[in-house]
Amino acid sequence: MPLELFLNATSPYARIVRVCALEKGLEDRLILNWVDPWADDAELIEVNPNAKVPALCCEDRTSITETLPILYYLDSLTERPTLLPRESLASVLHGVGLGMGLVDASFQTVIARKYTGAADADRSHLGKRRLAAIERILSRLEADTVPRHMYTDDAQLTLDDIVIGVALDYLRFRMPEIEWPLRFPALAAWEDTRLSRRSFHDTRFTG
Ligand SMILES: N[C@@H](CCC(=O)N[C@@H](CS)C(=O)NCC(=O)O)C(=O)O
Repeated sequence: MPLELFLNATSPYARIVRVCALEKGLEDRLILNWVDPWADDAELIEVNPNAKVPALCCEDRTSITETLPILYYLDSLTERPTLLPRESLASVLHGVGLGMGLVDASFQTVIARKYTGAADADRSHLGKRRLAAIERILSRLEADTVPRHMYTDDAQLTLDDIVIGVALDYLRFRMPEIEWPLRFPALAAWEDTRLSRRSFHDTRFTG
């Protein structure tokens, strides 16, 4: 059996997994199963009782849920290229943590706005904390994380590049009013090199 990924087109978490699969050269081993996680899809719930995407069915039909364990598994499937190089593991995981924090704060903002209205969601205590976190993470990335990376297009990506790259594009897609590319020029230049890669281009957000 091939690997089977449960996903939807607007999930930043699922896109991170897809970019990783493409960068690892796993395209031909992966089936994409498009589902609506908000519709209590029975097939998804069977694989993930938490009813969230992404969820992965492995070749032996073991299911793995949650983005980071799925990424860890995909990285193990082929030796090269490795997304988690041992020699720079702490630095890569530092960036992964910041990027996942940005995804979580943005996605939770989008969902809160959808279900309670933008004004109420953003004025709430949790809403203010989320928006403040987004600002702090963007500043941190601009100041000390992204400048450490190479800006060349053909560099081998590591997991931090993928998570941060998708997080920034999700912010542009769902929260354009933040205008981060205008306010954080180093990040914007870095992101341009990432978005031009096939793995990012072929997994663009739609919807
Ligand atoms: N912690 C999870 C978050 C995944 C997540 O929240 N996925 C969203 C789509 S972007 C979802 O499926 N939501 C459906 C729900 O919350 O019921 C991960 O890292 O994979």
